[in-house]
Amino acid sequence: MQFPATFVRSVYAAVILASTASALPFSGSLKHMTMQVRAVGADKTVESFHPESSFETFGVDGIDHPLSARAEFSLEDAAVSFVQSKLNVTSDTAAYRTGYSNDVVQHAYIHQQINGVLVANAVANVAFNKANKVVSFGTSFVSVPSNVPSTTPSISEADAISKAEGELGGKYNGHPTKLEFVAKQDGSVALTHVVQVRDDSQAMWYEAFVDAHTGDLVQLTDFVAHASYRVLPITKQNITQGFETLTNPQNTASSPFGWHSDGVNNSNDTSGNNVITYVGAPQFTTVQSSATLNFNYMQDPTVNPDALQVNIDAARVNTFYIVNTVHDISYQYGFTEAAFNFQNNNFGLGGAGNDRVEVSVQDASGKDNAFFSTPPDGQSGFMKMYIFDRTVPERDGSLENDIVVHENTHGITNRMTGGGTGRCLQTLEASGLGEGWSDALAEWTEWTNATVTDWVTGVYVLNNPAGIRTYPYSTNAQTNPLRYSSLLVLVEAHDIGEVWANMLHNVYAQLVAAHGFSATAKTDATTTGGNTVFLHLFIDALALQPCNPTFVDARDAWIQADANRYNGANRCTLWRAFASRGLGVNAALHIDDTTVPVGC
Ligand SMILES: *[C@@H]1O[C@H](CO)[C@@H](O)[C@H](O)[C@H]1NC(C)=O
Ligand SMILES: *[C@@H]1O[C@H](CO)[C@@H](O)[C@H](O)[C@H]1NC(C)=O
Ligand SMILES: *[C@@H]1O[C@H](CO)[C@@H](O)[C@H](O)[C@H]1NC(C)=O
Ligand SMILES: *[C@@H]1O[C@H](CO)[C@@H](O)[C@H](O)[C@H]1NC(C)=O
Ligand SMILES: *[C@@H]1O[C@H](CO)[C@@H](O)[C@H](O)[C@H]1NC(C)=O
Ligand SMILES: [Ca+2]
Ligand SMILES: [Zn+2]
Repeated sequence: MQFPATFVRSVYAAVILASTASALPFSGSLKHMTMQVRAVGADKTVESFHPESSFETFGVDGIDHPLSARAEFSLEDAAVSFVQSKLNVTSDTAAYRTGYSNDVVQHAYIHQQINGVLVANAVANVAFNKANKVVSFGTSFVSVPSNVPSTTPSISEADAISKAEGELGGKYNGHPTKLEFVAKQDGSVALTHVVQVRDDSQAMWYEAFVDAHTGDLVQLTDFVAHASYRVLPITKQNITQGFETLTNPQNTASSPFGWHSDGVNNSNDTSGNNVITYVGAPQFTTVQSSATLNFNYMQDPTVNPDALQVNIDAARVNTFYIVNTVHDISYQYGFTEAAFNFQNNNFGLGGAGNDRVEVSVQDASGKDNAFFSTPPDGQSGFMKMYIFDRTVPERDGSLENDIVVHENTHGITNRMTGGGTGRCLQTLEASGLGEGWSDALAEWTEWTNATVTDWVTGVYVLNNPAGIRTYPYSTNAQTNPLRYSSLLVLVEAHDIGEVWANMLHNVYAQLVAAHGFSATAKTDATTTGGNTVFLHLFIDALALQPCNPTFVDARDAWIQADANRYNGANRCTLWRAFASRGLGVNAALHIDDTTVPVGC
């Protein structure tokens, strides 16, 4: 769509005003980075505020923290003291929440606290390399207002629950409520009851922050990543590309007891330690077709997906296979128990368990879509897969692998950004990045060799070669003209996601051009192909970037991830790829820049 030049100019003007005066209310681009407006009910909206995150990275060597001279390194002490010194706050203001180490980095996630109560949307994250030097620092801490409300609520938990249910039109799910502060856009803080409200029939799962003194609904976390598929007329039908019978696809380096055991209990159906797939309710899984653990159901494409038992089984078996495979791949690259992944039994390796992914296939609540909800670590991720009714016979989203991977990836990005809370991809820009990562990982899983062609998602379900996005992902800027500055006019998460996914497509192409392709990258993260490098940086960067990252933060996190893991070997390759789409060194506030660092 073409926008008149005057529109673009007025957005520029708003940006300049907002950035020089940091004037409120925000408008134009800054709003992407800090606000999310959600319609709830018929005629009400809730504006949620996410204080702007700042993000600094410190290269291959990193920098000291105040306790560097100590002989013993404590992640918690070092991280808290670093935050205190950077932000000039006392230790009771910066509270360690969680942390973990992987093979190259130690991550710490910190909450701001006021009078002993944590501030839900004011967080920080510090990463240390193995030499215990600080390599990155993200923060959305806020200044403490002069008048902080009493930490004793004046309205009850029960009243807050009924307020949240009434405003949102769902039911409290029984998850224990908490008292937390919320930093508001006007600089004040509100003491809130934090209440989870859920209604699966509407694909709704919110964390509602109800002011414990006024009863107002002041903030929402939306755990659901909404996928929306553009509907295009269908002129042809295509039969699915052909099933294969795979023997032992599980990677026991990721799932030590296989896909049907948690080490104690064994199953013979589409349930296991990482995922359960079912139709209607969790007891309706697919049971093995023959002992032992054969799931051999011949899908019949000539009838609707739900018209034959064998087609229902094929959907449950395929999603079980895909979600387990994504678990096993992402595990090798760092989405582990300690990094807040989805498993029932964590085998004592950290993180919170009892949160395998639940997949409702052929979900009866809708058509032509799919959803993934990511509550915090310790509560199951929830995926809903729908049937698409744009063809005759209808087609099953569960059989288009890139849609399943896309949804599953929402769980990875929402868990790894900000340390497992599910709260850190909530701004419009950050949720757009979320959509982009989901397409990019779906794309990654489909490559089989070093040839990088244009890539399209959603072809099968719509039976349309153009798929469900605006442009193919492409290294050709004529084929896909999206650039960083496209965010000046894009206002929907999937549209913004296309910009990021296309940048990552270009990053991928350049890394594969530089390092070739490793055919075993899906099971072996120690391989050296460009596809391996790409997925390492993809996963590593998620944990480094700040809460509610911008495109600029997300890019910086990739560059720092490369410094941490590869000593910066790919720094110029990454800069060139990002800069080629406007996200160069001086890119800011959605204004393109194609500069790369000196020497690149
Ligand atoms: C740090 O905070 C203290 C107390 O709020 C203040 O007196 C001091 O000036 C601050 N220092 C800096 C460098 O901002
Ligand atoms: C096995 O099943 C029991 C009973 O349902 C359950 O309490 C337990 O968590 C399961 N898994 C493990 C690893 O013990
Ligand atoms: C699957 O396991 C259940 C419980 O152990 C058992 O009752 C059932 O017969 C098994 N089904 C098949 C098809 O093997
Ligand atoms: C390489 O992968 C593409 C799809 O990305 C496929 O069309 C082509 O046949 C593959 N080439 C070889 C030699 O396997
Ligand atoms: C359908 O199949 C035909 C022949 O295999 C192919 O040329 C066409 O691109 C396919 N269309 C879609 C939408 O997959
Ligand atoms: Ca977990
Ligand atoms: Zn999505």
